[in-house]
Amino acid sequence: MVIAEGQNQTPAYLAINPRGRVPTLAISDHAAPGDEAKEQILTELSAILIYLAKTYPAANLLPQDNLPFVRAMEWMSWLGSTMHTGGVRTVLRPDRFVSDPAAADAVKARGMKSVLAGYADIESRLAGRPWALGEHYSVVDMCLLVFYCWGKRIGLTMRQAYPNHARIMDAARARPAVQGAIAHEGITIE
Ligand SMILES: N[C@@H](CCC(=O)N[C@@H](CS)C(=O)NCC(=O)O)C(=O)O
Repeated sequence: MVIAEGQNQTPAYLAINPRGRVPTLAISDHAAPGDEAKEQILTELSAILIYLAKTYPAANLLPQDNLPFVRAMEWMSWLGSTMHTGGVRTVLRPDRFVSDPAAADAVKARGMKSVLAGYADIESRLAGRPWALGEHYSVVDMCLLVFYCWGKRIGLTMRQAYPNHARIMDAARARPAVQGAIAHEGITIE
């Protein structure tokens, strides 16, 4: 899926996800207990990651216990709202916030302030932790890998400025499944 080429706005993709956003996951599941399994479309990154973690519990991608699980939700909610929609997206897509092109630079500049505060917040929360939630890799670390890439895309010197974030990104990308996803997408992460 290449968003820059408008592949998320093709009639074929909009027929799958009318919101025209990425990611989208087609699942074969039961609408209700006892129903026959049928294909459904799932959107929203957090929902997709929770679905995958709960569908494949042996992978241990989300904690089961109450408070650790809620901590994971706290991370993902903040990353998806404050950091993505209210942060990185204002810098990458200011045209989605103001229709006047002359105002776009002001949106970007203010957005960048929030983004820098957000990356500093992430950095301090990762200090002294092998992974975002503690001892175990989780879907939160997957999200942090994406935010590392976005930080680089908006011109931040991620490795130098945010060493804890870089350490967790390095550990995440060393995992075979992550390597497979990176190779599949043809992404380079430095
Ligand atoms: N809240 C959604 C946001 C999805 C989203 O905006 N994805 C971006 C890519 S990171 C996108 O589809 N952009 C295309 C566009 O805005 O046209 C989620 O968490 O999945």
